[in-house]
Amino acid sequence: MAFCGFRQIMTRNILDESQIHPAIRETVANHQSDIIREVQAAITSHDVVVVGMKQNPFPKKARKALDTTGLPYQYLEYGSYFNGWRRRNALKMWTGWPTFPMVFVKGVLVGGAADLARLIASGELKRMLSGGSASSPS
Ligand SMILES: N[C@@H](CCC(=O)N[C@@H](CS)C(=O)NCC(=O)O)C(=O)O
Repeated sequence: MAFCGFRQIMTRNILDESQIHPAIRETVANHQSDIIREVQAAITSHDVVVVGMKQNPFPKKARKALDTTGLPYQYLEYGSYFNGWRRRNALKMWTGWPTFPMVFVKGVLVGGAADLARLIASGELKRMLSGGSASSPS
């Protein structure tokens, strides 16, 4: 967010470690950490990663949009509306993004299907992939 020429960094609210009782810190730290590590590994080794789930039409939209660009991407799928919500919830807590898909470009969370469509339409996706940095809203 720009204000009088200064860029303000927005941070999201995360409960401070000091406000978590020591007895439960390990539980909090390790909660579903395998799924998070899996996504971290994917976004490190692939330029474009779509994290989705079965039945949900939005991951399908994201994949279709990417298919039209011809750009390669990695797709990870976790469960469906009938299962896997606890694991997916860990991804939501990690990213702060509330829905699926979660789309990552060069390790950066760009949002969901609608956000991806905007990046494709504006040409920013290709710019990001060719080394340009992600633009911020002014
Ligand atoms: N604006 C988002 C919409 C995505 C969305 O609403 N996803 C819902 C579809 S029902 C979802 O992920 N629901 C399952 C959940 O929240 O775990 C996008 O374009 O990706």
